[in-house]
Amino acid sequence: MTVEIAAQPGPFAFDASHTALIVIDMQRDFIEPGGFGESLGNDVSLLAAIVPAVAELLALARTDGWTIVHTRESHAPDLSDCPPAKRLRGTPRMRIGDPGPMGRILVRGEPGNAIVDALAPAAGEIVIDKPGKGAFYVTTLDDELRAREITHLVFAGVTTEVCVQSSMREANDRGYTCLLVEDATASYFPAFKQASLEMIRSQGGIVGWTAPLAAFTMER
Ligand code: TIU
Repeated sequence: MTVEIAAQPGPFAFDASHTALIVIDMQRDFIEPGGFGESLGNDVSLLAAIVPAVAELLALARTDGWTIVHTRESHAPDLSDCPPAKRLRGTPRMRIGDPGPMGRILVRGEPGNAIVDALAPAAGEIVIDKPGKGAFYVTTLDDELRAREITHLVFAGVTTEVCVQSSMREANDRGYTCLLVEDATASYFPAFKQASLEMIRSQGGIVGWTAPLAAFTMER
């Protein structure tokens, strides 16, 4: 059954059986002190604020039978999938692979690399480990979605202008119809979040649509 919600730049119509929720990188490494986000010099408290909204969106998607995907930005323990150009970037206090209070920074399987407890993946949900900012780069995500005949993607997660926007642009180029939930995404830089939302929906939805979480809950 197709439903239509109020969105920008116009109504967004989707069918639950062909829709996936893509929750980007809601990991302790970005949201809690002592992880990758803080190592880059960021105030991580800005990101924790969206956990309740993402939890509500997840609950709604589970109830309505959408496909659910969680991503984690992560690297192999030997860092073979972390190019020096990424590891050596900037002036972080700790680099990817260094030991931190939540284990090695941004390394697969470490405590800090896990998705926060409140948003833990449920059995049967897809979890994608990605070494890049975009969720499609050297991952099986496109194959997983096409196998399920998914055509529409609803995005949430962090950070808006980095991994969320990269993933949404990759998805748009692959032919998916995409929407970003405005209050279920956050940035360390509020102005960057706002600019990203405007960029995405500009020019008639050049990358996709945006809508508040309430647009989904009002529809029910
Ligand atoms: N630094 C920053 O804003 N983000 C990232 O490095 N990764 C994600 O956005 N997940």
